[in-house]
Amino acid sequence: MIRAFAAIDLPDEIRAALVRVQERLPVKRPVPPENLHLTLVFLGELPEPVLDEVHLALSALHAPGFDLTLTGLGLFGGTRPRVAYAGVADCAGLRHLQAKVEQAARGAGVRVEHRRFVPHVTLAYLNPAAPGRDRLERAVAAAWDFRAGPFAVTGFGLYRSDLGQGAACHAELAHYPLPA
Ligand code: 2AM
Repeated sequence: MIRAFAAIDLPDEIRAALVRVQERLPVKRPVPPENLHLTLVFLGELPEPVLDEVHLALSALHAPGFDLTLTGLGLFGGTRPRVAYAGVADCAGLRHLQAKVEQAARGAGVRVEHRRFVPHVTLAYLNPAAPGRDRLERAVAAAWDFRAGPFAVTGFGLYRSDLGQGAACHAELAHYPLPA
């Protein structure tokens, strides 16, 4: 079984801006720069033949490229935050692409969770039981003016994610260009 997801990779200058904002957050384990990405669809654990079907479906997908801007920081998890993230400015092109990728994954036999798509780049996974929520909330609020981009999204990838002791190891299995 292969744990897989579809995502948009980020240019180096956007990654660098995210690292700078991570440094302003009181978090123990920021997501390493090479793992920063924007998930389109989490595919879960897939048998290899299903992954092959997903690849075929994504190869046949047609959607145009677009420009994306990251903006603002936030926390998921309410009073027990689990994730600190950078937000994404609303973008019709992104919503269109995400819907297409989700449709392609379902068509390939993946049971994708029915969740509203909230585009974000995870900056840190948090321990919801850890103290220091107030400090974290203040740091997130203080970085309200965070902005990175716009940058051109010219493709997206199919990734495998191998979980280990520390940060997950992500590897791009295939890349799908999006025409300008
Ligand atoms: P995240 O960015 O919100 O943390 C690889 O693990 C990617 O898939 C991560 O970007 C993560 O989203 C997402 N992911 C992992 N587990 C998930 C789950 N159970 N449901 C939805 N997305 C998940």
